[in-house]
Amino acid sequence: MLRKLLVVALVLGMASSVFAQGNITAGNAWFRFTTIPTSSTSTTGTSSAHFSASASASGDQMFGTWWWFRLPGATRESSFSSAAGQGFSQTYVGDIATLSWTNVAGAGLMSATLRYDIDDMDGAGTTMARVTATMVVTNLSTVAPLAVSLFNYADYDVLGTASGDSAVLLATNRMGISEGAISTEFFGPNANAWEVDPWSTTAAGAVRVRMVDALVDNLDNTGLPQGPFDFTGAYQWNLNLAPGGSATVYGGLSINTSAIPEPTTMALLALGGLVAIRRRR
Ligand SMILES: [Ca+2]
Ligand SMILES: [Ca+2]
Ligand SMILES: [Ca+2]
Repeated sequence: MLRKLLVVALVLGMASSVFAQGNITAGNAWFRFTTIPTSSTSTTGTSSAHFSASASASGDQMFGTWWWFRLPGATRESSFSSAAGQGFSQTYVGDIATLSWTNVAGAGLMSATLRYDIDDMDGAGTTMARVTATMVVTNLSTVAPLAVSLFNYADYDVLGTASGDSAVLLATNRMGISEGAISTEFFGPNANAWEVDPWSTTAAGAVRVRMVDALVDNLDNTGLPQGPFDFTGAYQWNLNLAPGGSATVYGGLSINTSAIPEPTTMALLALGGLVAIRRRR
């Protein structure tokens, strides 16, 4: 019941702020961050997004998706956030969202740029859409390496309902989540680990809890296949950044089509990462 009330509140929020920040569109494909976390310990990233192939909240398949990180010596995972003191900025223009942090968590260790690119995969059709997230993190030190873990979390609610979803591992780091005529995907290429659990705010070990609690967690490659249930899942990348170096990771989301970007897109995205490295140096 609490969750239903939250959904109603989000829908009301959309109705009153149709042109607010946070939408990207391409044809009938539509993705929206309703809100992003305002602090590193916020839980709002878990209920932050909507994703539809039919141009609006109608046909919404997603409850939330967001990114967390763990820096050396940290005692928990932290949310990327809009908190002050990080040089944070965000733009949403056409089919591209760009969020950037010149100093993640004000720790003086890492900068980050997160880009979301949406594609309409079926022209006038209203059933297929794809979003590719590209996260580039850069070591701010020119003398010391930096070990950082990144986490990308997704909470699909296929058919717009929390219940009834079934999930399988389609291939390495590529989850399929479906109900009825809708098949979605969550892709985390080159991830070191993944995990799927039923949605929960309290169950120890549930992936949603692992992102936001005050404990260090590493994903354990469990939970697939599973269903019918209320799907939540995440990927983890363990990165070792050279002094002044960058790493790029991708997160793919799709409705009724593959979440794997075209090779040309992947190449362009990789090139974008290289450009970022050159600028940094
Ligand atoms: Ca469902
Ligand atoms: Ca945790
Ligand atoms: Ca779900």
